[in-house]
Amino acid sequence: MEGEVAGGGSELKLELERHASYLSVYGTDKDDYDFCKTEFLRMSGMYWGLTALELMAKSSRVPREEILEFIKSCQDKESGGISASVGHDPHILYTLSAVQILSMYDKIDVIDVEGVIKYITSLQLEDGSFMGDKWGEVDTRFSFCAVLCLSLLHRLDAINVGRAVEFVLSCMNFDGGFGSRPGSESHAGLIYCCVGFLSVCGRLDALRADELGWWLCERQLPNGGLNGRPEKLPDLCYSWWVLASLSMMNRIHWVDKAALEKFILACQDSENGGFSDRPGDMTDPFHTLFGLAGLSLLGNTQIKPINPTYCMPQETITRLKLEPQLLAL
Ligand code: 3PZ
Ligand code: ZN
Repeated sequence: MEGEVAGGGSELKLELERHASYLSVYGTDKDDYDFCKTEFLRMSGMYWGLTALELMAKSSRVPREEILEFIKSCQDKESGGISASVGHDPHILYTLSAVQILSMYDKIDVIDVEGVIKYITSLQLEDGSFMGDKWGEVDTRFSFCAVLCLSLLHRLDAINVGRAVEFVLSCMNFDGGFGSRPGSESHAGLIYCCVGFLSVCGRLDALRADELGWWLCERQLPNGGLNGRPEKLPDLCYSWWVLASLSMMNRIHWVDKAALEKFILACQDSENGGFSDRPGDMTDPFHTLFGLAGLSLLGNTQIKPINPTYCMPQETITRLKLEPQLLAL
């Protein structure tokens, strides 16, 4: 490219200011086509963007009152669950995102907390598993959402934790990994959910940590990035699923940190701000959060420390006096 000095000037720099302005502008144009297309995930989108801003200590730029009003208006009075946007159906994914945002802002009481607890309890089945909503899909991701949400509310006692653990352990595979249901293939995103679930339940001892640790660090490719399964392309969000899992298992030093940091920094849009799944692709708030969160786990001190289990600032987890377990070495 013109203007780039061969062999030099390629040092990658973290563009914090550009990421903050990318995120604070994102969603201010309510008629924007790309923004409208993602209404189905709005509550989670807000969690990704707001958490990323908080990690950069730039969240004074967001209209907090407007956000609290929006979350309030997404709670379903009957079930107690929370939806992605006003008038949508409640789901455990968006219920968790709302509880994460409110916990971060120390504003949990703006919603009906008992309603949320009743909703999550209503989604647990006889075998300990969780449905995502009233339509009945079962997945280990929903077990993770349930215990994360209830632990943030200090109400894990509202479900049958023993049965929930039995179900998740029944999804463990021969390679030490986890899938979405008993017998389904291991996948780094689901491994993160199951390791996080066990961390909250204080049962990391049930992992086959050496085998699983190996499987996870074998996800790293020659360009430093990580994939989610063998034979797949690297993707920035897998830096988070894999790194956070290894961090809960006290094995983060099993990856090549310098190579991964280079890959993450290469996923920045250094002009407009934001991160994408791979260098040169379109940015979004999801990959922007996981890029920053990954750099935080790698020890970057320009970003606040992140809790690997909750994917929230450690200061919030400390304030709430939560103690997700880490595996002893
Ligand atoms: C993305 N979802 O199903 S999604 C998500 N993906 O809601 C959000 N890496 O348009 C954004 N790919 C971007 N902003 C992507 C959340 C997916 C993950 C897709 C993706 C990520 C590569 C292709 C599943 C938590 C919650 C949900 C997921 C994972 C973890 C999409 C495609 C899918 C989705 C949203 C937009 C390409 C943002
Ligand atoms: Zn991705």
